[in-house]
Formats: sequence, C-alpha cells, structure tokens
Amino acid sequence: MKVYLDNNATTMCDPKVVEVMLPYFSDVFGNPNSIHKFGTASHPALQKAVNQVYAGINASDDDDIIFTSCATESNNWVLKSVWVDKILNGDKNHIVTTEVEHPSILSTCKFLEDQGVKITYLPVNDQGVVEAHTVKSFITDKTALVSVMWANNETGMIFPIEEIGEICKEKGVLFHTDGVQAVGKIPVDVQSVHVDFMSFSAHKFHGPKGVGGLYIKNSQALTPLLHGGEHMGGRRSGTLNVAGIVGIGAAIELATENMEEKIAAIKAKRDRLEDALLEVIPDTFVVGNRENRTPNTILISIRGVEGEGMLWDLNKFEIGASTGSACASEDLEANTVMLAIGADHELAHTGIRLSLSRFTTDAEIDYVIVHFTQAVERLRAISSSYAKVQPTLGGETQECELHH
Ligand code: 7TS
Repeated sequence: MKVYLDNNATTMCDPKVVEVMLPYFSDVFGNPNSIHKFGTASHPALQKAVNQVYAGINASDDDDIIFTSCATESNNWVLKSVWVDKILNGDKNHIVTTEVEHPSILSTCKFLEDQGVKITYLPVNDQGVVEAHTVKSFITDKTALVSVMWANNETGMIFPIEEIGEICKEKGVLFHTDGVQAVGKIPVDVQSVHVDFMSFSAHKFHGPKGVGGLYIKNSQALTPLLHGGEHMGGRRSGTLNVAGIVGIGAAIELATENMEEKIAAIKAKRDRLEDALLEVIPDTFVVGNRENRTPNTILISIRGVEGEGMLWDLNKFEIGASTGSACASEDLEANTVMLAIGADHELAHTGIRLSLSRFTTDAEIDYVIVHFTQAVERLRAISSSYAKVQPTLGGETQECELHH
C-alpha cells in the first residue's frame, strides 16, 4: 500500500478538477486578452472560476482577487510592494511578522532587512501560536504592515486572525495573512475577519500547481510586482494561466462545499491516528491542542528518533511524510518551529509531520499505525541517545534514558 501523508506540502489534483481544466490546454487555447473568438472563448470559464473563488472565501464585489503563480509570489508581492508604497514612498519603516512564517515570508523579510527595513519577528507560545496581545505590543506609529499566517504549515496551529485583524484596523496598520494552510481546509470568510491582503495557493486544496491568488480588500492600491501588459487590470501582468484559473475555481468549490462534513471526516481519521500513536509509543508528544489545529495535521515528536531516519523508514513502507516543510527539508537542521515553541535541540530533530487529506482512507490510517510503530521500535533500538530496553532482575523490562 502507498500512503501519502504530506498534504501540507502539496495535494493530489482532484481528478474532477483535472477534467474541467483539460479543454483549456488545447481546445480553448486563445489568449483571453485577444479580442478574437479564440481568445474570448475562455471568458465564460474564467468568469465562473472568479465567482467560485469569491464564493470560496466570501469576498465582496468591492474586493479584488488577483491570480498569481503561487503563494510565494503573493507573499513576495505584498511585502515588497508595501515596502515601496509605505516605506520608500511613505513615512513608515517597520514590518511585524512571526518567527514561524513560511520561508516565502521570512526570506523576503530578510531581504527587506538588508534594504534597511526594521522587521520584528514575533515569538510563539508553547502551543506554537502567536498571541494577539503580542502583536499589539509591537505595533508602533512606524509600522507599515503586520503579516501573520492564518494557520501554520508545520503544526497546523490556527492563529487568532480575527483578533489580530481588529488590532490592525484599530491601529490603522495594513494586515496581511498567509492563508495557504487555511483556505480549503477550514472556513475562511474575509468579510467576518478584517484582513487587507490574503495569500492562497490551489495545490494545497486539490487544485493544480502553479496557480495561487492574492485577496485585496476594497481593491486597495498595491504597486504591482510584475509590470507588463494590462492583464488583471494591470495589477499582475503575464498571460493568464487559463487552465490553472479554471482549476483553482473548481478546486475551491469542491473543498468548501459541505465543508463541515469534510472537516469532521478528516478530523476523525487524524484523531484516530494521533490517539493510536500516542498510546502505543512512549515518550512521544504532539505539538498543539487539537481544537485549535487544522483538522488534517499532526506534528509528532518521538524522543530518540531522528526525523530524517524516520522518514527513510517510512519511505521504505511507501509512506510519504515530512520532517517539517518540504521547502526546508533538504537540510538536516532542527525543526525551526519546534525550536520556536521551546523544544530542546534533541526534540527539535525528531518532529515528523503527518498531514492527511479528504482522500486519506481508514485502511491507510491502519497501515500507517502499524508501520510507524515498527519504524520507531527499530530506530529506537539502534539509537545512541534513547534508552535501550533494560532487562530487570525480575525478567521484566523497563525503559530508561541515557544522558550524554
Ligand atoms: N505559505 C505557507 C504557509 C505554505 O505552507 C507554503 C507551502 C507556501 C506559503 C508556499 O506556497 P506555494 O504556492 O508558493 O507553493 N508550504 C510547504 C510545506 O509546508 N511543505 O512544502 C511546501
């Protein structure tokens, strides 16, 4: 059996999504900006997709949703353009973000720091969450932007976006949220929370790779990242990715219809897996409480078991998991989110992220429980840092920890 539990890195494109995209590669291939029939033939499908995405996040007609190539682009766009608009051409000099953002935010912030922008990286609490009062205490009259993710990709922890939005509104500071791990997974309603900008990405909710978006409240001004032709009203140039946009529309509609049922079904499987692993494997913990976590995610730490070794073993059983984000998992560094929540260095090397999807089956969960447990037993038996099972006088066994 092959089991894919790395859905926070990317998801399978739903075959129903692929089906609606297919005609837009070859049958209807014209450039939508062309005035001939080849071009205009795609307009009804594009309009439908736009409507589907507006409905998916409950955007209002006054808002803009601009399609981009991915959330990395959307994140770069907001940060760099706020720098241009409010710092280079304004009187601000400060951006507030968190220590646990995705690298597309953190690396862009490092770049802006090199350009002289002051960046505050807020810490998270022991649940891996940034608290709203912390955000409030770091906003000054020089703050141009607050950028805080809606849900964390490694832990699944959901941040207090509603409260942070209110604080930013009250203080008159722009608020951006990286909604990549929230959109399509939990209800996201941009009219019930105050966000100026929100990034999202189709391939995280069973849409195609290579298409994402930026939600812009009240269609407010934001210098373009990509200058060029008059695509997207000049807000984001480049020939439209017609099939991709059709795909993101279909994908968000599928992800958000009967969402409560979908959430309940995924959560039941996630909780069963989490309960089983915690019950069978001693010295193990999961980051963050379940109520405040996206329903598909588990970041589990197993003392004595290096994350990379575990991935290798799981891979032999054809189980795909992750030690944290795939974007950072080529280097063998400790999990930065676990370090940020205060885990010691040994534990921060042991985090395994299991992320389910609506396609995960109960049989797959059963398979993972068995093979995950076996892999832990094997790796602990050869671990230099974890207790070997010591025979006692009575012939029973007990576990003890070796300290170096
Ligand atoms: N923001 C968050 C919170 C993410 O999780 C990711 C991808 C991105 C932005 C980038 O999205 P993209 O559309 O540019 O691909 N996250 C991960 C991950 O957790 N493992 O691999 C990719």
